[in-house]
Amino acid sequence: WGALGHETVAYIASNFVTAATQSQFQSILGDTSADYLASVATYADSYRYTSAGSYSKPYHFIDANDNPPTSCSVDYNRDCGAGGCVVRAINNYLEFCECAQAAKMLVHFIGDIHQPLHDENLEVGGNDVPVTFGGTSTNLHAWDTSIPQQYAGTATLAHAKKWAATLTTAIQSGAYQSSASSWLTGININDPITSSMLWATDANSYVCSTVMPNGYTATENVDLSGDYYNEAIPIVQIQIAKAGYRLAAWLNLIATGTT
Ligand code: DCM
Ligand code: DCM
Ligand code: DCM
Ligand code: ZN
Ligand code: ZN
Repeated sequence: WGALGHETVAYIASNFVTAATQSQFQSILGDTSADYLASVATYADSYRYTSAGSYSKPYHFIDANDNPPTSCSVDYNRDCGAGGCVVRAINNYLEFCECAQAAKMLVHFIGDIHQPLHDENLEVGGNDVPVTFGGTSTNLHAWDTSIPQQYAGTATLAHAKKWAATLTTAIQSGAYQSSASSWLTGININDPITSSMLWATDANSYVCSTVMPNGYTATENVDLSGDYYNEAIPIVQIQIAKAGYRLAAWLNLIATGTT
């Protein structure tokens, strides 16, 4: 996701953490404002472009070597490369969870693992599939930015907070209320690999159903802002909602010291 998606995930999580989790992470992050999670949600994207942080570039995704749209799957041993991947990163930043750096990274990576193309190897997660968006040349990885922004506005904290409020209401009393508890099925702080593989597999399934239902060549040079957008935006919304809800649950489990 781009900044809008990551910040929205963080605000949703802020709405579902316990008071004890909130004060613990506000203390770790040295920020007692309501924006304590949203303000660090894009830190990992800045860090990966520094020379000290270049090792973390593969931590943003897992390159599923599946065969969409015929067959979608993620296999940790097959797909998590020697340089690491988002599933291993979620595992490792739990082990080092006393530091602010780890908290920042977790807020970001639990967002990215919910972006379907971050759970797909094909065409470098869609980066090599040329498309247009409203007439402007881009690539299929515009799932990060252009699709969310057409719905919720430019990447500002204010737009993220507003979108998060809408999705929080949907989780509490709206379209997602009946399924939200099932989003936490299998979550186990003592087994982060298995937990985050469930999230990766869930997100990856949308590569077959929605991202490229007729294969990636059928999406080449399509303008994503019209009919494609109408199919994609409900999936973007539910994936952002799941990411925020699962991030809150994960931070609550860390804060209660279950590890
Ligand atoms: N990005 C950045 N710095 C750059 C280039 C890109 O912060 N020099 C951002 C733009 C996208 C984001 O990275 O919003 C995409 O990364 P991810 O999906 O891993 O968060
Ligand atoms: N880290 C990681 N996986 C690695 C190396 C480091 O998840 N292969 C994380 C753990 C720490 C952070 O990066 O939270 C900095 O670690 P260090 O200073 O030990 O490199
Ligand atoms: N990306 C991905 N899968 C890959 C490589 C990159 O999901 N195999 C993501 C990370 C960024 C975006 O694509 O969100 C652009 O990556 P980069 O800035 O490394 O070109
Ligand atoms: Zn991306
Ligand atoms: Zn990222």
